[in-house]
Amino acid sequence: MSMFCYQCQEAAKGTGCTIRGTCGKTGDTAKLQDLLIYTLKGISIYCVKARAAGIEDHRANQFIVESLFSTITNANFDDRVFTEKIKEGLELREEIKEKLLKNTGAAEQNLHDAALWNAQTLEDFYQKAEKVGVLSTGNEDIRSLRELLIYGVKGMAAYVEHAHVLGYGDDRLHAFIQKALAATTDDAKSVAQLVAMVMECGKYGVDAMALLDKANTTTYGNPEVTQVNIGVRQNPGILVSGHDLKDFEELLIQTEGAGVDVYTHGEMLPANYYPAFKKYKHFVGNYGNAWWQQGKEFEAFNGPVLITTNCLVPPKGTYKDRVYTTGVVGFEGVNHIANRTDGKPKDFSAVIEHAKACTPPTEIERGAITGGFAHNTMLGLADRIVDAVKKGAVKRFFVMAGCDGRSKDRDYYTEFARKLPENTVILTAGCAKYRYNKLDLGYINGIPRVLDAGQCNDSYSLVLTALKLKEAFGMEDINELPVSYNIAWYEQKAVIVLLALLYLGVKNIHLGPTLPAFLSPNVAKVLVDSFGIGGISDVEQDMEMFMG
Ligand code: SF4
Ligand code: SF3
Repeated sequence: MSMFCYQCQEAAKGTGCTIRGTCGKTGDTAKLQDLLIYTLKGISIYCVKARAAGIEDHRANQFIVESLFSTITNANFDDRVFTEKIKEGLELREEIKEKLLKNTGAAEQNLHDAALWNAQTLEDFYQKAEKVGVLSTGNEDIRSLRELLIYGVKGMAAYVEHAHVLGYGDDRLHAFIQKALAATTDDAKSVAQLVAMVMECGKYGVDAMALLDKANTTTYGNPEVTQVNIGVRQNPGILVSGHDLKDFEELLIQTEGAGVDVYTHGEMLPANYYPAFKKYKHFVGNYGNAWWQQGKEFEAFNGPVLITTNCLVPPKGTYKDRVYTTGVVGFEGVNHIANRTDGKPKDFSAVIEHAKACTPPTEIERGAITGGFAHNTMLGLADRIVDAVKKGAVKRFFVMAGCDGRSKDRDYYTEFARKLPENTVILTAGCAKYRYNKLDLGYINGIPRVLDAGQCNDSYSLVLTALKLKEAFGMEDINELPVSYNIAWYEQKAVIVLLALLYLGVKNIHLGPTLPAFLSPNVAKVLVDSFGIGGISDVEQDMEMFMG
């Protein structure tokens, strides 16, 4: 076994990738990611103690969040990045140790190895990594809960980082992330204590999504109902993917008047819904579909592609030179746009110059898709929706948020959407939407039957919508609503979204196309018994179950 990773839905054989990731991650990269997580645990052990002594280390907070984000599926494949981060992390840990020593006057005793180990060479890193990966926790239930907690904080870290970029932060979120990481090194923590911590993770997940929602809507306005063009124009273009709206904004500003058009791909589609971006005449619309289609779609785009966050698929040689990564994303041999320094914007001039020398994108689709149904839009539609439910025009809502992925089983979601009765409405967010957002599912009382709130983090909007409906119908419990949850997951942001929903008391969520490999039978049983979590079977059977 040259690696072990089971953090995403495409874990090999439904159990874990052991030779090379289905995502393309090599054994060496997986090991360095394991060691980086271990390093973060060590820093967190110190941060927790430092915080108790009144020391808040903002550099450590930010380092932990960015590092966690870089280990999310399909974010970074560059071994040099992880090697540097491990070295920087070890130095940072020692700095916090010194600060703490100065403050308390006494050295910390009986610390876990994560807070003590040290190494400098790559060879030593690999050797160490083999001893500290996922499988180093022997008990499978403890391992399952530790990893569930780690994947939850990875997802949370991504949202905290996006909010940070827009100038929003909350030290309580960092405190929880560090407490959780440190807890995964504590052998005294029982299954019950870890389950409680996983639930607490959901609470902070809600807070992180609320913070990011505030950051996005305060900076760029509330998403509006928008017809998004999916065709192309005749200028050379730049395609932007990932979730980072600040990168997108800076690129739009820098491309103004350059004779270059800008398009969104994958999870950047919701950028089309924000008022702040609509004023740019060279912002054309969305090109293509979810992340896993990027091979053929980036090829057809002809121009440069900017990847601001996950998901990056290891690029093919035919277009690799046109790919630009930035932020936490990376891939060896791919151009990388450096971070902001001294409050100045990122410099996208290389991407823009590259675009000018390219041919315009090849048309792969025509027409438009509708979106922009985030909480503010939904609030405006609330009366019409409540009325439609009362009159029986809408019988049930289906929350079908989450991620898309390349596995064939995911055709289920297209078929499910297509076969839903006409008196049902789909509430969606995340890249899962591409499985049905181009189907002609029609309207109910002028409202489309697929309501897209935005990116995966905008699942928060779906929760606000559900809470609003609960209030409008005078219900006590969110589970009394005619809402079913048929959620598709792929990576770790979906994990924090799931934990957030559980924290809010949502029951009977169905998760597919397969349940996470990292849930041990006992941990899965806890989720089934306490929350009614279930998987999916076939469309007809599930439809009957949901509608029944
Ligand atoms: Fe496998 Fe997913 Fe881990 Fe990649 S991220 S190695 S596909 S489990
Ligand atoms: Fe998609 Fe990667 Fe999860 Fe933000 S872009 S939802 S998979």
